[in-house]
Amino acid sequence: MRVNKPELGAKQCLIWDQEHETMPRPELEELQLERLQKTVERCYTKVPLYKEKMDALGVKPQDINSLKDLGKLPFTTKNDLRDNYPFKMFAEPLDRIIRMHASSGTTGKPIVVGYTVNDINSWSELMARVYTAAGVTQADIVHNAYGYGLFTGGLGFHYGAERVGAAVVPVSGGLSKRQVMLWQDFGATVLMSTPSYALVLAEQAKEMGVDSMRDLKLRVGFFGAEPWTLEMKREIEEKLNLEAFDIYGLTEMMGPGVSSECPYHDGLHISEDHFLVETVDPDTGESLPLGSLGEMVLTSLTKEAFPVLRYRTRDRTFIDTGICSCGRTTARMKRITGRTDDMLIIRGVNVFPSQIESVILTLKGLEPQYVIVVDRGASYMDDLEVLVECTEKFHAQGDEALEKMQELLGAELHHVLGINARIKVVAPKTLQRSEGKAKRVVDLRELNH
Ligand code: DLL
Repeated sequence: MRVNKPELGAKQCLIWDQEHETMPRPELEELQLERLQKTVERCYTKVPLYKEKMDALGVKPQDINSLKDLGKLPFTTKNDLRDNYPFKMFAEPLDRIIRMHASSGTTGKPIVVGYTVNDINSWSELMARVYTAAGVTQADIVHNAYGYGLFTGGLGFHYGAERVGAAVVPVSGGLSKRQVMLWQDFGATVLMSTPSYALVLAEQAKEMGVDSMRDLKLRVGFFGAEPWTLEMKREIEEKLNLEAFDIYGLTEMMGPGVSSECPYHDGLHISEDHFLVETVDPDTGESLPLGSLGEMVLTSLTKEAFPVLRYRTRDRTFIDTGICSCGRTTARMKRITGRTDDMLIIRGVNVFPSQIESVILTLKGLEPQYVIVVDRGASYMDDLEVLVECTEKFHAQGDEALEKMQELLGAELHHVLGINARIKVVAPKTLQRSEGKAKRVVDLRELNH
């Protein structure tokens, strides 16, 4: 049995892998260096792109003698992975690959990743850390509404749940009515889904007259795969009567489980024995001191089939290396505020969708269902429109109340963003719902001009 149950700090904190999650930093860094050296060697000798990139920089595997040497290594970008579609980034022959996943790739070819037996085993272990950190054990029934298939969410959560011995209900996304029925009938205690789909399910439950306090046993939820604000977290917790944990990951690095929250909810613990983290300036690629807001860059330390050096995640966050009250020694990344490529530049002003979501959710009467539309008007000026649903109760108050709300939201957004936005408060349940990642932004500027 590898579950340790130390009572550390005021909250009860369970830790799955005591040895690695609470390792003193000097020991952790020693382990990281040893694993980094192996990874660099593997990349250089087995993946032609890395040999090419490292040769171009004049760096050899033996030049990596300390963690500080990480900066000598080349970055890897999404385009590098796309250009090597489907298997050219694999560091193992296909007969050692036992699973493949792929990123959704809205344009062009997806990114395909492979896993060996050991990779699937490490991933399951990392997901077991995630569950255990939130107090989930073999006594739980976990309802997995993440999509099963090429997306890493479904199977990643599934294998982790089996590893801790919980009973998995592998529902996948969609058929929301049935999902709510199963919550009730099976008595699920844990929910996994995208935050936006959790809200769709909450809405469905309400429609069916299901009261989360009275009729459901949900206690913990794991949400991630898309940015979500603290306001959204509160909304989900209230509507589903559970404690929401943020979980982060990406296909290129493995899938969900790169980092996740503990009961202190003060950042997401990165499994640093498997991933090396850096922060860089998104424009120049220059290394920033840990603790500064920037683009997170990750290097895999244990992956066999798909090792990745200095991957430019495009995710914006900062890293806290202070010790957490839960007893883990691993660094924590702060909640992701958006991707560097999600940032909209509207009339020269940088706008992150998360800023708009935060404002919407502070206004009583509005629902966390919204779409941001950016277009270029007749005068070639950028035009920002925000469509947002109101609650049934608010809608019943009539047109005058709706107009007042539009004005109020417009003024609040102007205050936060410094630009004007056209607001349309629309009737409940009129905007499109998603079963996976929500599409919140429609940018028509390139399309129309
Ligand atoms: O979304 C893996 C995953 C599945 C994570 C389930 C968590 C839960 P991709 O489809 O490759 O993989 O998308 C990765 O999603 O670079 C972030 O931009 C975003 N993302 C993932 N988790 C979070 C999060 C999965 N907790 C991309 N907060 C990443 C904000 C997140 N954004």
